[in-house]
Amino acid sequence: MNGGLPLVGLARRLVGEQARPVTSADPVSRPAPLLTAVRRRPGVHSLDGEWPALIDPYRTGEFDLFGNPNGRGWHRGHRPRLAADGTVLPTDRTEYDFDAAPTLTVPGSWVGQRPELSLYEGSVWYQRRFTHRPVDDRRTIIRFGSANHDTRVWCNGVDVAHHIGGYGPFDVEVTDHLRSDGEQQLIVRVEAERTPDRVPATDTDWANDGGLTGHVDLVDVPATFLRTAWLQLDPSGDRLVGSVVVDGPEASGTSLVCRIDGTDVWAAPVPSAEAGLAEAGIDADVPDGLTRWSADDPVRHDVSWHLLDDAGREIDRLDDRVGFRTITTSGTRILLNGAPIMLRGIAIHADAPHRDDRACRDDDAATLLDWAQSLGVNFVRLSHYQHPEAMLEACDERGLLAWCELPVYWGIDWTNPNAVDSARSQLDELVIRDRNRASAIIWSVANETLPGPERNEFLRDLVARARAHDPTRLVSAALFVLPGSGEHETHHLDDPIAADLDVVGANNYFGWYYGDVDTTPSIVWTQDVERPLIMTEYGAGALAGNHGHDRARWTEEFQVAVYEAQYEMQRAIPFIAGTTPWALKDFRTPKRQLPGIQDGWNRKGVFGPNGEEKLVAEVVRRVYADWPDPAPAD
Ligand code: GCB
Repeated sequence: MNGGLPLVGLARRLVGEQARPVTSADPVSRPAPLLTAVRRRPGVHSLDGEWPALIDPYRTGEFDLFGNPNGRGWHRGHRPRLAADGTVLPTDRTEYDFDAAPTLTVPGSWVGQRPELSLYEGSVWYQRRFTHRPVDDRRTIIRFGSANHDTRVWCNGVDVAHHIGGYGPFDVEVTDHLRSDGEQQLIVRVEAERTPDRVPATDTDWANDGGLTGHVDLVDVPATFLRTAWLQLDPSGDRLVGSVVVDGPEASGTSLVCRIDGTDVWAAPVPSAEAGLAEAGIDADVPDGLTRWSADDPVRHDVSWHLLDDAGREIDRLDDRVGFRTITTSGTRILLNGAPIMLRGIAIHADAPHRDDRACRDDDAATLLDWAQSLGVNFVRLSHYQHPEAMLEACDERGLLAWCELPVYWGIDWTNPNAVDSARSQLDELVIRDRNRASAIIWSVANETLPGPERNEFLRDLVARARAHDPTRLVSAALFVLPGSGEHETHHLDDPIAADLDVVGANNYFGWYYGDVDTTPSIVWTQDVERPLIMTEYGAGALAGNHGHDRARWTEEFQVAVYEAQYEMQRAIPFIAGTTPWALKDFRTPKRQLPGIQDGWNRKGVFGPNGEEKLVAEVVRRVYADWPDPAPAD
């Protein structure tokens, strides 16, 4: 083809025929079920670091002139044509070279790493060479913490995985494709377009951070191994429930033992396997004296799951540190370990402190949570997508409760099969990865979606799926509060999806997008179905350091006035059970372009981009110090 442009190809180009879009035609092959507790496994080796990377806005590495897969594609690596004496032939037409490419840091979004990538949403090709000598009877899995958004993986030139979804983990087995000399090469193509059939779709109010945003690990496991294992208290507090998934040829005939702090709590044979995968449920008595995890005393126990062969020899084991607590509702109350709790929270984007990146480094979680805890919170809304694993680990350690969210956000194409598939697989990733985290108390299936039969069906499917994966937690969604009929004297929650949820979230912008600061305090809230309400958003934009009249927008004083009015209104709502202002800190979003004020940032943070504290932080502190948990008999 390079010898001359065929006329038909030229004609197609002239009439503007596009390369086949990857998202709409290709099947989504998601390796299921997932590998969990990855960083606690003995055979894990990090592949993080500097990866050579080539930018490919025209997808030259993937498609030829006719939109067909490019047989000469970049995944094959750099293979120059050599003369008989070994010298590279000057006529070689290869137009890429990973060995000469600049690098990108993994984990990390590409957006902050090179100026030309700051708003880039196309394809980037990464290469990673590593040494790993395959061993008989062992299997090798590559695990990606997250990659935004459409990712293809080649191992030594073989196409091994295609994953869609920008925030959750996925893994791919490469055992059969490893070179026996131990010199291995991964090529990973990540593409971050916003398309109508994706989740989220084309419009979001946060930066579309393309790239390999999560840790990449090589995991070496036995031929038959434990893929997932979890254990939690069921809502009654009387039973321990969970499951394991065993993967491998010897799965049938194995048995499972589960221990807490070294003492057996459950032992049972693993049911026979289907296609090499067997799932065993756990339903055990609660051992005497098991200390509960709570916000004040976030006690965690050493839990281990042991896979034994028919002679009782251990084939594999998984270890985790697990807190045990119950989370339930009663009427309009949320109960932690049976006692009503007020969720005094803050909404957080995974937007890195101090740099333009996803908050994907482990110390980013610590910085963001330090800022949050300085406000006196006991709860964080991890919006609007799955946050890195380190965030949930840190919440467990600190005794913070967490709302975990799917990016089913604004204008989703409800009947598009790609959107349905993607939402489901992202839900699997959200729930299955963190079922051992005591801090995770709520799975939220959506943010601000308009009611209608197709939306309702889409969300109900996700609610049922979340409950099937995990019957121990609450399910919610953050619902729209749209401007009402003028005076806003009452606000009635009437979204029909509320009846399907355990807890209702409501995003209200009285005092900012609609309504008036002065009339906000007197708005009366009512609801169709009796549910605990979390006020999942409210706020106002303020540029840190911009001071002025308390009715002048974008000043810190106006932001204070909106919060004061909101808290007056919210504290009078009899069914309120939680509150999370929007948002912890200013965050990057190409949507916000008011020059001199926004410049690519949403300014509704309680803190500025680098932790600059705005006046409103003191309001939150004062209000939270004086907003007790409801009385038990309430
Ligand atoms: C919302 C969205 C959130 C936005 C926020 C805003 O309702 O849920 O993603 O960033 O409003 O600042 O407008």
